[in-house]
Amino acid sequence: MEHKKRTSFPEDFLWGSASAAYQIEGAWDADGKGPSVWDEYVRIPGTTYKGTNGDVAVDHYHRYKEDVKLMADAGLKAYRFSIAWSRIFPQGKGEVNEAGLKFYDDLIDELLKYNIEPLVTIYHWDIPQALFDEYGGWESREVIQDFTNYAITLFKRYGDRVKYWVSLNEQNIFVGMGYGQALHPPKVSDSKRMYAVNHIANLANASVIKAFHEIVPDGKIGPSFAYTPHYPIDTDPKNVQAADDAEELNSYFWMDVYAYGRYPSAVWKYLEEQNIAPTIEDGDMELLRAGTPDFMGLNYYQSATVAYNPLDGVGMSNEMNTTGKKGTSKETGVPGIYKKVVNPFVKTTNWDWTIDPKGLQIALRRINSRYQLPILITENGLGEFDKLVDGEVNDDYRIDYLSAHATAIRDAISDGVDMLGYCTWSFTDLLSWLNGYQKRYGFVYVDRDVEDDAPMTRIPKKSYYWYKKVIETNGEEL
Ligand code: BGP
Repeated sequence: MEHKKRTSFPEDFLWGSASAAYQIEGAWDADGKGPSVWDEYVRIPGTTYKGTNGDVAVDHYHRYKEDVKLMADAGLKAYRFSIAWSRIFPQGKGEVNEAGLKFYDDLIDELLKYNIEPLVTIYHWDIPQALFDEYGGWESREVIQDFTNYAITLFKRYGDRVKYWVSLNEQNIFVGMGYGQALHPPKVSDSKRMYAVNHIANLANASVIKAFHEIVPDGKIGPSFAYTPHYPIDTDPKNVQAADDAEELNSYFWMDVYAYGRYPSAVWKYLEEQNIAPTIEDGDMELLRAGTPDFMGLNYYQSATVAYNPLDGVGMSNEMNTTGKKGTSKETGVPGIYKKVVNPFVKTTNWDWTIDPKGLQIALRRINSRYQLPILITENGLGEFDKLVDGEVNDDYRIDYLSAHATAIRDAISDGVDMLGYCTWSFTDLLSWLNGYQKRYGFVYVDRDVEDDAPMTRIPKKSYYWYKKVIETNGEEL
């Protein structure tokens, strides 16, 4: 839709930024923290770009006060961060590590000192290695109870001060990359195991949401879903069908479970036909229906365009562009369902991610009409090579990207979508899981690359000052 006059952002709109513990904190074994699966995975040769890891990351663990001060100076209304499960429970369960709890206490208090709303992610991919060693982590139903106990510990400790919570970050990505494409821990490529893990993660998500509503009744919780809206390459009905199928397989298969506690029937039938459907036990569907969210968290980076793909067509690629050499992504698809194709109407980043702000408005509208839930954008941003020249980073391309996406949010608000806030990815530069430190997203440049013994000086980029103005004007000046 186009509007003669755009609606303003709500007065209490949460202008924020986001991060994740493993990508920012460092201090990987400090003060009693146990290893997570990522701490182990990055040590396997060839798994990450130039062997980069989060041992030191951008040293936020020791520099959080400096980082929060920069947030306050930019006028941030909200900051989304994740808690490292193995800082709280080094073994994943059992004895709690008070030093870990205290770190997040201090971080939360520091944010509140400047009136920055803390948005806490309970799980951003770093399951304790001990639980993986003991029962295979997400492959065992035992994880549901351990994850719930961990979350309850957080709700009881921080629920008085933290009112916005994210349960699982990008379940579709950590399950898909971990058990489908073998690009994340535990490096498995097995569809049956992938869907089994996914069902267990759904149950854990619902269990935590259910517990949250009992313990923090005045708070709000939701998952963060990595939603990529799909378009058909043209109006040929078989391509339109391919796009519908891709939506159902890649998106509604997760979001329908979150919002309604049910699996979409066409995908379910497909999984049964392939003999890869997860086992549903007594009480599972009741639990899924009992743990529905207060909002849908949306991580939006790009759209995808698809075409018909016959049964003997192209399959899933387990390779990704992790170097920033444009055009090195491989063809990928699901035989009998869809294949990804180039969209001539959108540009791409150096990592071959499409740049499509209109796709954000489309995503917001689709989620709004299918789920009628408020939406919190929990991530959106541009990963690029930034250059520090004479002490400055002129990242106009990032400003263009974010400005266009914030405009798309305003358009969605004008269309009647209930929006809670916008967290850009990310505030400072940080580790990109598979792409090292050279793929930068922050408003604040961090002076480090592959080597850990870098100065790590924080340098606000041009986009930092742009965002400050956006917040000051509540989005009137984008
Ligand atoms: C999301 C993750 C983030 C972040 C972001 C950028 O999938 O939730 O943790 O990493 O993507 O991705 P990348 O670092 O691969 O460019």
